[in-house]
This record gives sequence, C-alpha cells and structure tokens, in this order.
Amino acid sequence: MITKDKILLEGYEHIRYKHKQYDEEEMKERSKSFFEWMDERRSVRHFSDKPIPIEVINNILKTASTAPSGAHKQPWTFCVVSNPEIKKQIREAAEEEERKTYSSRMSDQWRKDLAPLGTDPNKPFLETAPYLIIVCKRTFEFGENNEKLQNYYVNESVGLACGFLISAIHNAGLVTLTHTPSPMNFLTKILDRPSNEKPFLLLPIGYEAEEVYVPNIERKPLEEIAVYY
Ligand code: IYR
Repeated sequence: MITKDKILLEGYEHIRYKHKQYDEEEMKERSKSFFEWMDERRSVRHFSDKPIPIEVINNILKTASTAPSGAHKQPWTFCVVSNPEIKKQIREAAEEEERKTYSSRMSDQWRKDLAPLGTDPNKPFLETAPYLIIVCKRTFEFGENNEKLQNYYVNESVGLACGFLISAIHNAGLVTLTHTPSPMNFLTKILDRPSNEKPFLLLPIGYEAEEVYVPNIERKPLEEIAVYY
C-alpha cells in the first residue's frame, strides 16, 4: 500500500510503502491457489468473435504497464487493433511471412519440435479475435530537440510487461497466445509506428471458440526447473 508519508532521499521524494503481509498458513494457501489458477492458463489458437468491452482491454493494459522496467523508462507501446480492415491486412501479411517461415526458414528439427502444438501458417485468429494487441518495444526515446534518449534492458522490460499482460488476460477469463510472425516489420508499416519502436509480440485477445482442444502437454516438475544452494 502506498501511504501519504513522504521523505526526501538525496533530494528525491520517496513515499512510505507497506506491502500487505500474511501469516505463514495464509501465505501457503495463497501461493498454492495462485499457482493452481495460473497453471490453468493455456495458449489458445481458436477464438470466438464475441465482443469484449474496451474497458477490460484497458484494465489489462494498465496491469501490463505495472511491470518493472530498466530505470523505470516503461519502454513499451501497446497497439490495440479492433478495426476489421486492419486485422485483415495484418492476417494477410503475417500469413505470407509464416508460409515462408514454415516452408523454408524453419529447420527440420524446428518443424518437428512444433508438430505436437499443431501450429501452421494459417492464422484465422488474427481476424476472429475481437482485439489484437501488438506490443512494441521502444528502443529509445526522442528528446525535446529530437535527440535520442537511452532506454535500458528493453527486451527484459518488455518481456516482463508481456508476462504481466498474459496473466491479466487469463485473470479476466479471456484467452490469448503469443504469436511471433518473423520478421515483424510489416506491423511497423501497417500500424505506422515511429522509428524508435519495434514490434515485439502479437497477442490476440478474446473468448475461446465454442469447443476448443489444446495440446496434451505437461509442464516440467519443480525438480527440473529449480536448483537449491
Ligand atoms: N512464428 C510461428 C511459428 C512458431 C514458432 C514457435 I518457437 C512456436 O512456439 C509457435 C509457433 C507462429 O507464430 O506460428
């Protein structure tokens, strides 16, 4: 909780912060139930076209923007696309890149690794989902005299914001997937983004389609993901 108590540290105002704490039993229960809830999240590739209130999208984006970032520069821009004509342009350009990726850019091993996930160059969700969020990383900022101002740890920061974004989507009862058409410069063009921004990740947001199946894959157990010293 942010309080109203203020002090000056090296000339900069700081406000007293008191985070909510729980007793050990409650902590165990909360961390377990949060894990179980997050463990229910799956990448979904089939969407309903049922509309979603823009207020929900805006709350999700504000949540993403609570992520920590290098020197608090918040080096991200979220492009929200609901216009059917723009979604169609994005789908056509993405599928064109994806056809090349699947047919010649990917190694045989890569294709084999993707086979259980059932992905292919067709991306109908780019038109079906009511919203597409294109997360752009801001590689630098423009100063008052158009000079370049540095951002820091841009990939790490934007990656963290995407993690928060995906969690917020799940929390709202909606679904997404991380779509990574490569190269992504067609998005810079279609969305007319400035030269300091580069598309980082594309996330469709919506309700899942009527009857959806996801790959029957498992998450690694704790013993495989953690080492203790
Ligand atoms: N960019 C393609 C292919 C793809 C690559 C990986 I690695 C995946 O985990 C899933 C898909 C696509 O978005 O379909």
